[in-house]
Amino acid sequence: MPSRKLPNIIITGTPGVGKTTHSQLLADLTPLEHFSINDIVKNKCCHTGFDEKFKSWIVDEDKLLDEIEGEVKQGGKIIDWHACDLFPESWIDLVVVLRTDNTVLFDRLTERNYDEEKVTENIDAEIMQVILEEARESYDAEIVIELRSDSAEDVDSNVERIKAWYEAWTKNNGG
Ligand code: DAT
Repeated sequence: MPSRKLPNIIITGTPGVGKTTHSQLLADLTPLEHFSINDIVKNKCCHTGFDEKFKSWIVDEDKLLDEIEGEVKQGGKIIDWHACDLFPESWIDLVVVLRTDNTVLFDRLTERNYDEEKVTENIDAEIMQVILEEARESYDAEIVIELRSDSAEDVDSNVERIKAWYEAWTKNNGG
């Protein structure tokens, strides 16, 4: 059993599925903290440069893990990132993989002004369920849940469900 008093939850999925939206709402409704890996990579320079083609930072995973280890081990983090296999299993209590219908995701990514190649790359990744597979390979099946994120109603019901899980976890872990 982990020594942390609050659980760590990963909210993951292809860009545009709603990780930030879910994480912020969950942080508003619980004592958990939204832990945006994107912001940490950028602000703490946990990268080896910027990939102009894909308009994203090239993450230095060792530096990132060193940077966040102390804070994550304290517990209570909602880890918001489009990958999940880099975090040690012992740090994590729940992995939420958000999934979105391809046409809905296409519209969201186009609205973000992603170029065609980046949109196609991400839609392909969603179709191939790359991140769901990554989560299933990296963590126990019982801590990985897949949730739909097509509509605003989905966001509300997903966040309620994760909140209920959080309340049960804290009760079972002496909270
Ligand atoms: P991510 O953090 O996974 O990249 P986001 O939370 O920034 O995604 O959401 C991308 C956009 O889509 C943003 O404008 C909010 C919207 N959105 C996300 N999830 C949604 C949902 N389930 N229903 C409707 N809109 C959603």
